[in-house]
This record gives sequence, structure tokens and C-alpha cells, in this order.
Amino acid sequence: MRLAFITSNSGKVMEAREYLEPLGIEVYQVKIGYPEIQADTLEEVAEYGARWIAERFKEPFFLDDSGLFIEALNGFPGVYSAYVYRTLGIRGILKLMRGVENREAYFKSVIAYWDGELHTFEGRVDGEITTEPLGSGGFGFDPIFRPEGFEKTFAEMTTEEKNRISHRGRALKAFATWLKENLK
Ligand code: ITT
Ligand code: NA
Repeated sequence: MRLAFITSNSGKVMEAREYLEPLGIEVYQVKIGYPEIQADTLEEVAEYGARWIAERFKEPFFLDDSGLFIEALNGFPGVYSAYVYRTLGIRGILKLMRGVENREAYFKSVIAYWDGELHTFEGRVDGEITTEPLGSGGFGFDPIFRPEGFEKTFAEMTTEEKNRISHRGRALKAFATWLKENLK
């Protein structure tokens, strides 16, 4: 089976392939932009995007809306993570966090799968914001996020290591489990 992943982000596609290809699901990237509405939750953004795509794309697909939630910043950048990444970048986040003691943060992913109906899968990972960027793997905020219980940032891990514990890996795991049950 082939499944479309609607995303502009090829790092996400790499991670999804690791989970879904062993199930015999070939993931192909489709770069159709969709409106990311201003909403309070990733779920709302993902659901709106999926319904918008479903009007235009006539095969089963999934998309992923993710965000980095920093406790000391009251959850910022959260649902605004893509915009903040493009504007402030990781340097900007480190600057906002300069001198801040509480460095707790989490990543969250919501995967929305559309097969005529909407199905959503979530994952979260807790960790902390480093004081400098470390590592060159991964993408996005990976160089400044160190998951709880690890000495390395996501950018210092292989895709496989990151996937095993990450927000997206957990959402993908739930998605893969559901597909195994429901694609029979
Ligand atoms: P889409 O086309 O799939 O929406 P995007 O990169 O805009 O791609 P999101 O809106 O879901 O994706 O992501 C919000 C921001 O958070 C964006 O800047 C990403 O680079 C970043 N991000 C998402 N997942 C991440 C991860 O696993 N590690 C580091 N940064 C991540
Ligand atoms: Na996005």
C-alpha cells in the first residue's frame, strides 16, 4: 500500500518511513500547503488541515502537526512553532531562555489520517532546552532539545534513536498499530 504524507518537511518523511515501511506501507511525500489556522491546540490545526486537504486530494493521506512547548514561556512557541522557527529560529529561542533556570519543555505531535474519516494519533516527549545548539542531525528545534533521561539532544541522535522516544515516534507507533488492525 502507498500512503501520502502531506508535508513540506522531508525530515518528518524520513521518520515516518522508518515506522511504516516495515509494515509494507510505502510513504510518499506530497507538498501541498494547507492553511494552518490560528487555534489553541495542535489537534484543531491538524483537523482543519486534514479536512481542507480531503476536499482536494482524493486518496488516503496523513499529515502531522507538531510543536515545542516551553514551560517557562507558558507553552510558547506551541502551535506557533513553525512561524517562530522561521522568524526567531533556535538562536531566538535560546536568547529568550537566557538566564532562565526552568528549562523544561515538551514536543508534541498530532498525526491526522484521512481515509474518508478522520483518525488522530498523538505523541509527546518531555525534556529540556539546552543552553547551546548541539548536534547536526534531525531538523527544526532538535539541536536545542534534550529528552529526559538522555545525555544527547535529538540532533545528536540517529533517526532510529530519536524515533524510539520522540513525540512523532510515539504518534507513529500508535498510527502503525491502528493501521495493522484496520488495514486487514
Ligand atoms: P509541515 O509542512 O508538515 O507542516 P513544518 O516543518 O511546518 O512541516 P510543523 O508545523 O508541524 O511542521 O512544525 C512546527 C515547527 O516545529 C517546525 O519549525 C518544525 O521544524 C519544528 N518541529 C516539528 N517536529 C520537530 C521535531 O521532531 N524536532 C524538531 N523540531 C520539530
Ligand atoms: Na507547518
